[in-house]
Amino acid sequence: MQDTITTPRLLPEVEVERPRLYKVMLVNDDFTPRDFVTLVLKTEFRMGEERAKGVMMTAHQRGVCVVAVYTQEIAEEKATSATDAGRKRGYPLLFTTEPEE
Ligand code: TYC
Repeated sequence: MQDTITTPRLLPEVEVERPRLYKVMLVNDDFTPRDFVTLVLKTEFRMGEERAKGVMMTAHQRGVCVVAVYTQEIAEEKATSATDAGRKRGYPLLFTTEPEE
């Protein structure tokens, strides 16, 4: 029986680029209650109470705060879902997305 000769193969060099990441931003408004914003951050972004309060207060004081960073599709889904949670209750709560530099 013939020996099997295996020729070493070089794997082609594949260039993979990291997907661009997107920030989800929380935008302040004058109407949404603080506790509701905190609740949305906890439920939609799986944050603990203290972190959620901190993010809410930063948006409240500075106008906007980065909530989290995801790939574009996930960031847009999360921002839409969190904004909808406010809309369902009649609040103008707004989450936006923007690419990371
Ligand atoms: N500014 C709101 C208030 O005083 C609370 C709030 C905080 C609303 C952050 C939106 O992104 C926000 N009731």
